[in-house]
Amino acid sequence: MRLSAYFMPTLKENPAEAQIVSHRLMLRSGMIRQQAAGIYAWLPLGYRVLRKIEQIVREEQDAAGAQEILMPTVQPAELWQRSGRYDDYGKEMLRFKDRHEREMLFGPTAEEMVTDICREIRSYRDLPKILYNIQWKFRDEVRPRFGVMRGREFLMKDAYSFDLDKDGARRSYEAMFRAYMRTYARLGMTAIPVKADTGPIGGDMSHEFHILAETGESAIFFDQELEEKSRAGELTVDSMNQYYAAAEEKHDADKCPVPAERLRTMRGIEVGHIFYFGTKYSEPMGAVVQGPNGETIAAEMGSYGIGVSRLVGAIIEASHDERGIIWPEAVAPFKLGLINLKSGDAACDSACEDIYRTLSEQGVEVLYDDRNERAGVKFADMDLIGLPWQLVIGPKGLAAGVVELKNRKSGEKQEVSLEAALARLTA
Ligand code: 5CA
Repeated sequence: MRLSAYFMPTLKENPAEAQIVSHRLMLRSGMIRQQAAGIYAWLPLGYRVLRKIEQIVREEQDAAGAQEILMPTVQPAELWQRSGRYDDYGKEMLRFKDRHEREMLFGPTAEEMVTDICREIRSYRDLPKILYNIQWKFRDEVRPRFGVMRGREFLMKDAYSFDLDKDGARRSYEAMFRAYMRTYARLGMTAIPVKADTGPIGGDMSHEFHILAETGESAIFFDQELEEKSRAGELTVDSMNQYYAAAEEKHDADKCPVPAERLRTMRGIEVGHIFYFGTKYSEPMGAVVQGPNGETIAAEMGSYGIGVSRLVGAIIEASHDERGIIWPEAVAPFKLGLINLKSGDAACDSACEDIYRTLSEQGVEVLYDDRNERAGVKFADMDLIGLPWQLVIGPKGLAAGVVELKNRKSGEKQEVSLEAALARLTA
């Protein structure tokens, strides 16, 4: 992509309405624009990141045996009247009527709808099943804030498991738990699982997953060894039970089993939440199958959420510096920012065009800054948008046969031959 043609409306000043760094940086780098409180349009740069996160989430759900579906955003109230949640849900639910005066709502989650769909499953032989979708949700939060971190409209991956019995449900829960650990590891993040209350979703087993960042909304206490295991992406529900992790409300310093030198206290951003809730929905809504002896069995269910749009903000909270975003390579909107220090100079232009073509042909995503701007502006914009690598092409370097390759995260700059830089970028 050529920056001269790209729609990336950056801002020089910090927007006054943004209280936290991810919100500021997303607005300043032209990733999103607010359309109403807690409702955002995703511009090209932001949408690329959102899609990359979505794709990693999707691949790990598929690998865990879940099947992707797409349910509508608009749901009939009738479904929620059947589960009994329609009245309980309160003002967070956006309700409206269609032209026939039928009560409708914009889905805040989809337990009811997916349970209704799975009434199609008739025999015990057709279980287990895990279905998921990645779809926009709406919750009319009292205080939407922090940009996409607490939006009203937000993108969620929500999966739902259907099993014949508790053992099966436990296996599905375990498969999702592992998929979550692998997903966060692939995103370049360390997520700490914490046992949680089930809240309005209901049920009797639940974990939240927190990305560590100073601006997190909840304080969590955990064994440092848990963090090490999480980073490897290898934790399971059982192995997790060996390590201590608790949210602030649950932590009791006097009863804490972790030795002081291993206890870590940090703030976390909740980027996922999973629940096992048995037959809470399947029973009232009739998601039942016929068992081997003709008996009727209500499906044992769980639901599994990942905040896909929240993750964009959470990753920035966990990975930035005073100059801007530092994207982990797996979710970066482009891998490389190609900076032409002297657009209009024949040697610089032709070298950059060559590099741009060569790398693009090899599948490297390049954002080429071909604008007629001062070098300082180009450096500042590249640091702001946080691509993992920058390749700087200037007339002096070209004359000496070298280019500058900069790593955004470490800040390390290397003067190398063009061939060496290209080899590094395509490795
Ligand atoms: N039905 C269950 C699991 S599918 C459920 O809705 N769980 S949840 O309420 O915990 O939401 C799942 C994830 O969505 C949360 O962990 C969080 O990362 C994200 N999320 C929830 N509310 C918002 C919001 N207002 N803005 C952005 N992300 C949100």
